[in-house]
Amino acid sequence: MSWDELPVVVTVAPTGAEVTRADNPALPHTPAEIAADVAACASAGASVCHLHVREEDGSPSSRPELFEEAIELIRQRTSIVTMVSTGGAVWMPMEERMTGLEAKPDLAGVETGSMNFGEDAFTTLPADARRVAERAGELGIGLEAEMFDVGHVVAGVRMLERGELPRPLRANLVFGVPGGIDATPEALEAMQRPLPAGTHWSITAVGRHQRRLLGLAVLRGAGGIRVGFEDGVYLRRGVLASSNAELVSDACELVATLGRRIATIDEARELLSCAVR
Ligand code: KMH
Ligand code: ZN
Repeated sequence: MSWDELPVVVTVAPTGAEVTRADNPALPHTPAEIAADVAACASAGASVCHLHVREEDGSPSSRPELFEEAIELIRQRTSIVTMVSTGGAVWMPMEERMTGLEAKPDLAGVETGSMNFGEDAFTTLPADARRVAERAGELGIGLEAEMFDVGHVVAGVRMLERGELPRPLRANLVFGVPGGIDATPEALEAMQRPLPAGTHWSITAVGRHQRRLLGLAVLRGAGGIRVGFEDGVYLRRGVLASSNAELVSDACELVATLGRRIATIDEARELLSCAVR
């Protein structure tokens, strides 16, 4: 399939770990709120959801029951591809970051390196990444590498070559996090360079260049783009998004304007090598 025919997988990251209701009052907290939100996003065109969970008061959580409940409620409503974060929050120890795996999602994220994250350190040692990959492999969960800088891409490709990550590589390239690579065309080129042929690559960008970088990646043949409150709460400069679904609709409109089409959930499952549900 040529790049322009390849459908674009839209991922929604509805909750994250850092954003709060002070940033956007529509942020979902509970598993029921997350599931309702994800279902609306699926109707708006999202085919993958990247999940973090929160306690009822909004604090980031690693309780496995919350991941299980969220995934069960999502699956009652939609066949969207479910993905849990193993990045968690910067202060979470590795064993807490991994609890979402036990909810047996379709996919899990795996960090392939360490970095500063704003004023904090966000640490993933090589052994941590291997531990996530091993447990995911035991549970039959696919992996998406979360890469915030060029060194993370190179490290992820080495993991793939050593057989520590499953083939084909699924890579989410993240731009604009303070401490990671910046959100520029040159950065996109640098992050793409080490990827082997056949990689399913998607892009996440935070900050004021988000929409421009997503658009550029769509034109450069990205297999996916990600939006949602985890990455940004504004629809446009100074205009808060009313919901995650509004951000998904807007992303789908951008993709269509640039002449590409949105992947259905079934197509996303095929492109990402996930079992059909
Ligand atoms: N909350 C960040 C420290 C991921 O989910 O893989 C990590 C993060 C990345 O959100
Ligand atoms: Zn995340």
